Amino acid sequence: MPVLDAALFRPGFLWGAATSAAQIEGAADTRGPSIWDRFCAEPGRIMDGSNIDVACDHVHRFHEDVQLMRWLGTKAYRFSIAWPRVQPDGRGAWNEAGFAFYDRLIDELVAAGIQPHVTLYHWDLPAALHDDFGGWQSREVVPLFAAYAAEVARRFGSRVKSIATLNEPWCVATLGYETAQFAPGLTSRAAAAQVSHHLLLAHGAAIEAMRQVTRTPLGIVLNHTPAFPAEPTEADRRAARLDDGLNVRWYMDPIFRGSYPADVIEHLGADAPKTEPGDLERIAQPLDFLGVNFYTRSFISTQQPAVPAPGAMGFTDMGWEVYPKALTQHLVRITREYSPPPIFITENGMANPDTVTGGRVHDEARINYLREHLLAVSRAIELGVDVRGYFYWSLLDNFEWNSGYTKRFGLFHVDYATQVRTAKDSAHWYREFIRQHAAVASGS
Ligand code: IFM
Repeated sequence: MPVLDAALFRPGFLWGAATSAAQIEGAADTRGPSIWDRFCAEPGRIMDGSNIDVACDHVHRFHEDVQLMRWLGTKAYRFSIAWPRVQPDGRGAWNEAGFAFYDRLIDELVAAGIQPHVTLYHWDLPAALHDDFGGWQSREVVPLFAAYAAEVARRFGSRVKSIATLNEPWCVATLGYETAQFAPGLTSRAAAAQVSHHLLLAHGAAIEAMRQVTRTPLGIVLNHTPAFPAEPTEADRRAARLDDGLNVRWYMDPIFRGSYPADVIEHLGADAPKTEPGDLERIAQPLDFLGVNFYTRSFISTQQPAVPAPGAMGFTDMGWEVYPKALTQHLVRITREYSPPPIFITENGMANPDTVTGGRVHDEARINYLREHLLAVSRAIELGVDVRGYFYWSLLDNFEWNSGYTKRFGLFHVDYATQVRTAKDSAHWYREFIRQHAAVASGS
């Protein structure tokens, strides 16, 4: 059985952890409302009826949270800026107090020797843009996003190590506008397709605008869930190919090839997005890095009832199959098909029903998940994939969108009643692995 060895990762490989603004910040009274505040207020949308008013209270506890990272030994932190915190209406006046918060956070990280990696859009659209334009359904949001991106890059570009435009546009478009699982909770396939085009266009416009004001590396973060046919039948293969088209190629093709996949356009028919001349050239901006978020695979069965995923390595508390082999295969495949820029695994992790017992959280399942996925990354590197870093999702237990606070992904357990953070066994394991890597890298 292959054994994980820190020496498999070259010196300089970046170890990090990730979060997002809406999921941890709280202090909702000091920013503009987002579509997630609205969504949480609608009965039945969030599993436990919770909201993001307080979350992990990170705005008031960021000093402590940076110290947690310092203890962990992670050299990089991926976080997002809440657009409604720095520009409450998504256009017009900037909120200087909002920028001051991120300014302090960046200072604190740099002082602790932790690289700040910023994401501009992790789903918390200013509610005013939904009220006035229908959110991402409207092309009018594209220049507003580019202006916001340029302002962040102008202020922080010289101090942060990278800026990603969007986090997981597939989730924004499909879960937000087609299946209603996420804000704003709409159910239109045509709207979702149009939204995906506007998101990609906003990404391209933001990259263009930021290149004018910063030299920091710029990229995008995509969630990839590779599709596997359940059985070797033509029907399952075709369904898996379409699933791959909707989740992977719909975003990778325009970004790296300047075109939408023809089979998905055909599948969407009249629901395919309306585009304008020059849009695809604008989307296909050269990038400095690609962020890949990987959690599981899609197991595609056309049979009734569907053939279930085998789950030989188990399922997480989200019900997601643990299947690390798909990560290696997928990284090799996208490298071969798209020749992307350097890759960072910007999210990978698992939800587990963690509890604190005697001051400890015994999350053996997460340690196994982490170990197996790091092994999968190391295999991809051996096979020639240029992976430069790994960010565990998430630093802290946090608001897991429509699951509310019922799912725990963190390396640190959060008691939401007291806001006490407790390092889980997986945090101790990750810390030791990072320490071993540093020792190998320094030759000691
Ligand atoms: O919590 C989310 C994150 O915001 C985006 N990627 C997937 C994570 C787990 O569902």
